Amino acid sequence: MKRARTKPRAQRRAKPRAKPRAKPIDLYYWPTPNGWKISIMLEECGLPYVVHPVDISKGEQFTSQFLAIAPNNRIPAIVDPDGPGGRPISVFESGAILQYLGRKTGKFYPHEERARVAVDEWLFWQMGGLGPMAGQANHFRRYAPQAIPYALARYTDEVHRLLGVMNTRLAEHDYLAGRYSIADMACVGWVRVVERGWQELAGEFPHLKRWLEAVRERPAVKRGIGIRIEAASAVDINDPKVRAILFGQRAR
Ligand SMILES: N[C@@H](CCC(=O)N[C@@H](CS)C(=O)NCC(=O)O)C(=O)O
Repeated sequence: MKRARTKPRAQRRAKPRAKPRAKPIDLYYWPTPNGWKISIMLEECGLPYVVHPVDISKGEQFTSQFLAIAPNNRIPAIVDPDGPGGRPISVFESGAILQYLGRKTGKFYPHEERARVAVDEWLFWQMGGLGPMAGQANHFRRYAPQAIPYALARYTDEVHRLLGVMNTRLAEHDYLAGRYSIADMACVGWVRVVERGWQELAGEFPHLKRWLEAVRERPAVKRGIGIRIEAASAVDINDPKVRAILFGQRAR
């Protein structure tokens, strides 16, 4: 004979255990446009993270510990202790990190294939175009020991062309891939550098200007870009020791 139940099933169930707190992601970081991409995404997703400054002016990008997770000796990189299968994973290259965090959280990187293709297009456009070209333009404008007109014109023109592409896209879309996504996070720091450095936006690129203001106003973007690293503010790019570390790198 079946025993009569003394309690309804629901009451007999063990109390649901509190969800274990997510372990923080380690962010290997320096406050630059590539570093900001990831601090912005972590802030947007509300993921806990710990910042590990990598002082690239002192050569910390070449330590064996850092190279083990970032073999290209460039920030940013992350270690997620709660990676696939619950095991840690390290990721380098900012585009790969953004996609990883987008897949992990399901945020700012849509599942639906057409929407995802649009995000990938603009993300890779940033990784292969806007970032490297703005980086070179910035280098020749600010760091070259003498003005080289050909290099200045080549990179400044190419950045100008890319801003035009972005402006045209943003004339018909609120954000690069339609909705706000990791593609916008990838671009905002570089557009900011260009605007602060040499290119006024409102006159020639009004849609881009509108986009920049909208992205910059996001609280998570403000927090991501606002991380203070005292040592970074003190870097003197004219210090020969700093220049020897950052410029003229060759295979080691
Ligand atoms: N393609 C890389 C580029 C990263 C990159 O250039 N990082 C710079 C800072 S913005 C860096 O770490 N520079 C160190 C060095 O030049 O040695 C990415 O997007 O992650």
